[in-house]
Amino acid sequence: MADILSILSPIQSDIERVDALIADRLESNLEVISDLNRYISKEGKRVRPALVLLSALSCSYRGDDHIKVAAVVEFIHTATLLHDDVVDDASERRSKPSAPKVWGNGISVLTGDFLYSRAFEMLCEIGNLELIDVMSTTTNIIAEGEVQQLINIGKTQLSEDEYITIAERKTAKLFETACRMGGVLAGAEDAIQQELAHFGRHLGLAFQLVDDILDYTDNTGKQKGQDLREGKLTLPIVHAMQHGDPTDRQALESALGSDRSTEVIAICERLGSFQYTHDKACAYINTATQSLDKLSQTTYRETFHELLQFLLERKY
Ligand code: GRG
Repeated sequence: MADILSILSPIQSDIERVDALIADRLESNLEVISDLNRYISKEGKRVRPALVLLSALSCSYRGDDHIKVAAVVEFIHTATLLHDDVVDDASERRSKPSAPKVWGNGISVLTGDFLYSRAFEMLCEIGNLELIDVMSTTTNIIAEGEVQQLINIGKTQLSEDEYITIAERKTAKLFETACRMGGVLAGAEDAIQQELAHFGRHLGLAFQLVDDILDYTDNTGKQKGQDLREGKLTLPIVHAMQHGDPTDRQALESALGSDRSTEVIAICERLGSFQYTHDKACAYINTATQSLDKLSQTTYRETFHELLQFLLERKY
């Protein structure tokens, strides 16, 4: 599998500009905020900023604001991670102790707020009301998705549709918006903006399903089995609950909220629940590809294709 840096090499110089802008705009008058920001800003895959850049460039954007929008999207993403790690009491993130474990919950939430408001400040600097409109709706939806997930903790009857709605809100919406904003910046026609949004939404859904599998199977830079420990039903468990016999269901129910991921992995493997989740992620990637094929043929569209494959096959 090609690594993400080589896939993104056609936009390497823009990614470097985004990184420089991120470092610059993370600074605050309060040292603690700058320190925490520097601590968490490294090691992310930078997938969402790459989506902004590729969307804008694939619509022939000529300007500099795509760099700022890419940084804004990464700031919003980082704010959600900070808040998420507090809500979930997570001990690790990006292969390091999580910010709440190092700085405490209060500082982490408030630094997330700083990033969130800095992101909107930067959008205002661009002065395009449509970008502000799209992003403010998105942050509302992300927060709703997270609340919905929280109230469903431990709900063993969660349906697949309910689960997908949560994934659409908490994860796919930001992917959708990253792609749409590139089109908005480039002044692309409505139909193209819709295709970009459709592409991003389906890529985001696939991304979340891959994340659900990796939580049980790989090193994501977070503690393995975190979803189970939190009592969070993700698609592999929803599938296993629906297809297991009463003994399986009882074992899964009693493992929710525990560290017993080995037992859960064995049940999910026997019932084909990881395979089902992977197949569903592939289906979303195929749907995303259909939208991609409606964009003009450019190097950036090729990079998008490679990125799709990477995100499906990723191990972190
Ligand atoms: C601040 C708007 C706002 C809302 C707060 C807590 C919360 C509401 C939302 C959490 C949403 C969330 C964390 C969804 C999970 C998305 C996900 C799979 C993140 C992992 O993304 P990667 O793998 O992370 O791209 P890196 O570390 O590579 O950047």
